[in-house]
Amino acid sequence: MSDRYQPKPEHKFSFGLWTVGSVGRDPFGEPVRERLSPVDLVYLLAEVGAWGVNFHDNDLVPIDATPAERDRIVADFKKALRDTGLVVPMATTNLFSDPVFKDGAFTSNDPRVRAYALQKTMRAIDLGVELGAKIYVFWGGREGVETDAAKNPVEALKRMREALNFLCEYVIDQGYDLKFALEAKPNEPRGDIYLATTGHMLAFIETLDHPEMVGVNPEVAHEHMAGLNFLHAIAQAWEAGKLFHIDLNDQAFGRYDQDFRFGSWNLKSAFFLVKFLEDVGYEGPRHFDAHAYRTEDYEGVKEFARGCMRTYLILKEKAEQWNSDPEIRALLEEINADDGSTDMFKGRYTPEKAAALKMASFDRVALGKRGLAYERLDQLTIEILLGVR
Ligand code: GLT
Ligand code: MN
Ligand code: MN
Repeated sequence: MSDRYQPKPEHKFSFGLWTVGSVGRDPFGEPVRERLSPVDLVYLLAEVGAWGVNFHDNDLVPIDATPAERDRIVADFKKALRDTGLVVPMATTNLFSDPVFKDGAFTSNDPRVRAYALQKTMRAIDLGVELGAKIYVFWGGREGVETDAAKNPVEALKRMREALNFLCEYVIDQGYDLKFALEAKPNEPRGDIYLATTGHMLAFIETLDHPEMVGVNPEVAHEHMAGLNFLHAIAQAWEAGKLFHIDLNDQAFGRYDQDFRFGSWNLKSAFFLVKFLEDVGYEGPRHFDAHAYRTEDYEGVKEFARGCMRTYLILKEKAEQWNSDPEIRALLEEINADDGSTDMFKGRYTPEKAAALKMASFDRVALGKRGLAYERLDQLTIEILLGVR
C-alpha cells in the first residue's frame, strides 16, 4: 500500500463513537457485533490512523449512570485520549433513542419533555466542552411527525427556535468556546422531520438570536435521501460562512439512510465533494458519519474506517490531478472566456447601466449555437477517476 494515502493528523479525519461502535442492529435484525467500550473504540480509531473522535452524551455515559460512574467513565476516556493523542473536535446529544423522545425533544408537544431535553443538552454540552469539543451538533432525529394531525408545524419551528436561543445563551453565559452545527435529514426515523434539508437549516439559522454562533453539519446521505445534489448544499453553506462541520458517507438515491463507507457508492459525487473542500480550503474536521456493513466483524470495521480515509486521500490526489491537467485547464479557460464586451453592464445596478443594457443588441442565435465542450470535460473527469489518464 502506498504511503501517500496514510491518514495524518493534519487531514483531520474523525469518526463518531457510534460509527465504528455500531453493533449492526437494524429494524429487522439483532446486533451482529459485540459492543466495544468507548475506550476500546478510541484505541481502534488510533490504530487505523484517525485524528478525532466524536460522541453523543450517551455513547460515552449511559443515560442512567450515577455521577460517580460518569466521573470514572470520563476519567478512563480522557486517559485513552492522552495515550493515543486523539482529540474530541465535536460532541452532540442523543435526543432520539430513549422512549421519552418518541415525539421529539425540542419540538415535543409535552413541555416537560422539552424542558428535559434542554436539561440533557446543557449537561451534554458541559461534557463535550470538558473533553475539548469546539463544535456541537444538533441532529433532531425525532423532531417530526408521522401525521400532521399531531403537531402544528409553525409551533414546532417556534419551539425549535426557542430551544436553540436558550442554548446559545447558555454557552455564552458559561463562557464556552463552542459553535452549533445543525444537521438536516428529511425523514427516518420519523415519517417526516422538520427542517428537512441543509437549505431549510440555513434559512432557519438567520431567524435565531445568535446566528453567528450557528452553522450547519450537512450529511451526504441525508441530502441524497432527499434527491438533492450534496455539493450544491455544501457550496451554499460555505458561501454563507456556515459550513462548520460535515458528515461524510455514501448513499444510493431513493434508499433508506444507508451511511455507507465514504465514496463506496457514487464516486463521481464524492470526487467533486473532496475537490470542493480542498479547493476552497475547508479547515474543519472531515468527519465520517458512516458504519461498516452488517456483514463485518471488527477487522471489517477497521477496513471500513481505513477505506473512508484512504478514498478521501485518493480523491484529493485526483482533484490535484484534475486541477493541473493541461487539457482540462484549456477547456476551463475556454468555458469561462470573457471578451470584455459586457464589462459596462457588470456589477451594481445604476439607472445608466440599465438603460444601456436595454438598448444593447445580442446575437442570440449565435450564442445559442455555441457548443460548450462539457462532454469532453466530463469524460476527462471520468478518465482521471478511472485511472487511465
Ligand atoms: C445518527 C444520525 C446521524 C447524526 C448523528 C448525530 S446520530 O447516527 O443518523 O446522521 O449525525 O446525532
Ligand atoms: Mn445518515
Ligand atoms: Mn450525520
